[in-house]
Amino acid sequence: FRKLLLATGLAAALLAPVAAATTASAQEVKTRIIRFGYGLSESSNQGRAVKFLAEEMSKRSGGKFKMKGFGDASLGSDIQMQNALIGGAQEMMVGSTATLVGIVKDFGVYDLPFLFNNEKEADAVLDGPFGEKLLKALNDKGLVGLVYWENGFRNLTNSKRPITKIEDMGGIKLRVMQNPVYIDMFNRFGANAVPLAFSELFTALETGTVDGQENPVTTIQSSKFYEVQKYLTISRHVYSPWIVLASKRWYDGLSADEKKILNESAVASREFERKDSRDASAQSVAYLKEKGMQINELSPAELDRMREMVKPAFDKYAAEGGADVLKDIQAAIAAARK
Ligand code: TF8
Repeated sequence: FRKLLLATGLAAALLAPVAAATTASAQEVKTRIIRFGYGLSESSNQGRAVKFLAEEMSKRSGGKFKMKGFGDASLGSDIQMQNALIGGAQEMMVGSTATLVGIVKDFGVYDLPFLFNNEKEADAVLDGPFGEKLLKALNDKGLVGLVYWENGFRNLTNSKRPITKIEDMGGIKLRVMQNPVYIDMFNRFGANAVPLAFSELFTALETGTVDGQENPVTTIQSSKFYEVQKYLTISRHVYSPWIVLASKRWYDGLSADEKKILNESAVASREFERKDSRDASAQSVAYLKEKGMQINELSPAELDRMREMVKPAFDKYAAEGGADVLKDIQAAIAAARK
């Protein structure tokens, strides 16, 4: 045993100076203060996953990565935070992929309606080569896309009337994300689409600046939209991913070991977040009903009518430079369905 100790000690002593000269920085894990911004509340599925990620990073770095979450858009809206990351003023964030279209246009492909049938298909496409390729496209723009989390299938709420058919959307001022695919889609349905940052949404609903909005049931619950919205229509019109981002400027300054800690923590957070969001989502409808929302599902026939009606949105998307990415995602979805 002593011999072994001696031998390893000797080996370490011999190797150490070499390692120090060549790869010391790659091995290093420094104390890092990581400001992580997000838009939803601390008690939301987003907030819970941020907390998980902070703990994971701390564990994997021996307490050296001190990640602090800033919820409720206290560091700014999705778009403001993206810019802070690009400039290097903030280290990390999570937000909607839909708000990234100003930076990498191809992210708009996820917003096309009725693309995924279920979460399993979404996981396969997002975590597979297609999703990876879009993450990589961010590198030239000053961002590092780490993993996708689940926001979820989006549903409609409003304060005017129950929506049981497309025509019921007529004239409703509906807040949408700042993204042309959403604006196009809801204008086709006859609504009056109003693009707005999420951070302004509750007040806009409360003051009647807009009549409605669309988001997964988990968000309708955690952002208390039931306090200002009467009607919930389960439409599942888009599967919406979240994306965990790092500032490339900051990321490039990390050692190889530090990058590994970050990447592995992000993957662990993805598994946690998806399970947690799905569990929470299963409880949300009952919760919202209890809070007094009037809830209806769209009939399969009506959903078919909606699918028909938005077909030209796909053609428009393709014609405006999205033909290749649309073809690629459709192939990836077809493969996931097999
Ligand atoms: C939305 C999204 C939100 C995200 C979040 C604030 O409606 O669904 O979940 O933007 O990061 O804006």
